[in-house]
Formats: sequence, structure tokens, C-alpha cells
Amino acid sequence: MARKRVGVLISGSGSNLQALIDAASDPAYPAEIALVVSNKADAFGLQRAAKAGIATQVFDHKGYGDRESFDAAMDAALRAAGCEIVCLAGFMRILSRGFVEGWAGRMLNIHPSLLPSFKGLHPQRQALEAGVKVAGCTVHLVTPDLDDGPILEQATVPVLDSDDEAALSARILEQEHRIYPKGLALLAGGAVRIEGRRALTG
Ligand code: 4DW
Ligand code: GAR
Repeated sequence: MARKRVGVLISGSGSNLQALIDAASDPAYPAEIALVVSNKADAFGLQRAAKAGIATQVFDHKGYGDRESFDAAMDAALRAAGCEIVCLAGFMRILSRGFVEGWAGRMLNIHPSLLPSFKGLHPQRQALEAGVKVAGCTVHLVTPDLDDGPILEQATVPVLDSDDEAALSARILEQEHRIYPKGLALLAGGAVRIEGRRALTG
């Protein structure tokens, strides 16, 4: 079957983008990265994309009067590139309801906590402060509510007595790189059915 064309939105390092690029280097993987979009011109992920021969575009949110026009510019670029799926990979701008609804069921995010725990910013710090013994990460479909939406993949890691935010984040990030390509493969391969809040993949 034809590989699904994917647009990846980033704001920074792009290590999750790299995990998706690496997975898609296998011709049997059901998705290919067609476009990488960043709201920051200096995002390191843009260099990762260029190195892999993937088209990039920068949309600086500061150059737009409102969220809707910024989102509309990105939306047009994704559609012009023939994207059928969008992956948020450390993309830090809140997307408007109109953009999210336009990609409903076709947009994924990775979040460094076991959702629905620790939504929002600095979830690894939130996990340490809450004293949990198990932390992790979540791949989910994006809905207009932040860090919400049906869950496709989760992975857990232990929280160690010696952990600080950096150590825990690094342990979680390793698992992010493992499960984000798995979640995208499920969606691109057509294996996902939504029933209420549940994403069924069997
Ligand atoms: C997320 C949630 C809030 C902010 C940044 C990221 C999580 C992932 C995400 C990105 N864009 C999204 C999501 C999401 O889950 N749902 C939607 N869009 N609809 C956040 O508060 N960002 C602020 C800016 C931060 C910055 O520029 O550094 C903001 O005002 O957008
Ligand atoms: C990752 O840890 C990702 O889970 C997180 O930003 C980091 C991006 O790293 N995303 C969020 O917190 C979204 N709420 P990367 O640029 O190296 O992929």
C-alpha cells in the first residue's frame, strides 16, 4: 500500500523527529516524512530534516497577527505538500480549534507523561514533585483540548531516588523515541478505530 505522507511540526531539538525519520528509512514503514515545519528558524530539527533530504519550512509565529492566520499558513503548506497525517514533535504553539478539526483523527502528539496525569508544561518536573514511582510518555491523537485525545501508545519508566528533572527526562525521552514510530505506524497503517475516548488497535 502507498506510504502515508506525514508533516512533522517542531520547535526545537527534533530528537523525536529523528526517531520518525529513522523509522521511515525502512521502505516497509507505512509512512514517509514529506515536510518538516518549525515556528523557530534556529530549531536543530531543521538540520536533521535537511540532512535526510526532507523539505523544511519555517513559519515564525511572531510574524502573524493572530493564531488563526499562523495556523492557516502552516495548514496550506502541509496540504500543498500532500500531507495526510500531522505529527507534533516538541511543537510548542497551541493550535486553534479550526486547525485541529481540519486534521481530526489524523494528528498525533507525544507527551512526556503518562496521560491523563501531568498535562501541560514540565510534566517530568510535575511527576517528581508528585512523588510517583513510575513515569512515562504517551502518543495520542490531538483534539482541541490540550494533552487530551485517544491514546495510541504509552511506555513506563521507573522514577529513581537519585533522579532530578534532567535524568528522568532523559529516561523518558528514550522511550518516546521507541513509541512515537510505533504510534505513527498504527495510524498510517489504518489500524486505529476510535470508540469514545479509546483508540482500539487490535
Ligand atoms: C502543548 C500545549 C501547550 C503549549 C505548548 C505545547 C502540547 C502539544 C500541543 C502543541 N500545540 C497544540 C498541542 C495540543 O495538545 N493541542 C493543541 N495544540 N490544540 C503552550 O502553552 N504554548 C504556548 C507557547 C509557548 C512558547 O511559544 O514557548 C502558546 O501560547 O502557544
Ligand atoms: C519531548 O520530550 C516531547 O515529548 C515534549 O517536548 C520534547 C521535544 O523533544 N513535548 C511536550 O512536552 C508537548 N507537550 P524533541 O524536540 O527532541 O523531540
